[in-house]
Amino acid sequence: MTRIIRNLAVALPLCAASLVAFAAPAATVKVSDCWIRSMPGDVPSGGYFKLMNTGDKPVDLDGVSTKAFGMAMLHQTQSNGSTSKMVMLDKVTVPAHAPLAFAPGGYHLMLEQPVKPLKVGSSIPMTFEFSDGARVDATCAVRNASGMASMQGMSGMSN
Ligand SMILES: [Cu+2]
Repeated sequence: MTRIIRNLAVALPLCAASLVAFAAPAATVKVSDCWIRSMPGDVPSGGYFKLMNTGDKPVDLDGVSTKAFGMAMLHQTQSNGSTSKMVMLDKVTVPAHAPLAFAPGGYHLMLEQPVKPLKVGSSIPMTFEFSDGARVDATCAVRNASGMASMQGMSGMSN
């Protein structure tokens, strides 16, 4: 009998914890202007977007999940003078009441192993995972290598 009571005492706090986790908090970080630079062949595609933290505390972007790619990593391009390299990041902190941009030449998503070839003009759903427990869905537009939504406007390519 004492054993059962002890087990209950252990189980109850666990239940409470899972209830809290189930009730996902309202997202304090908004995601906007998400797009993916489609690269030819096996070159990984970059993902770019804007984050806006409307909350009073810093929030980390822990990662992005998507069914369209086998791998989605947080990267940063770092340049010192003439050379630049990419480093992989566990998380990127969005300061309180501040925007943060993922843009070419800086923070980006490195998207590898596309499940099917990317189609310029299509869009890909992604889920952004934050340290406050929020999961934010966003739709990311696939653009061509020069960052445009279609081939129109490229010399010799329109019409
Ligand atoms: Cu990269």
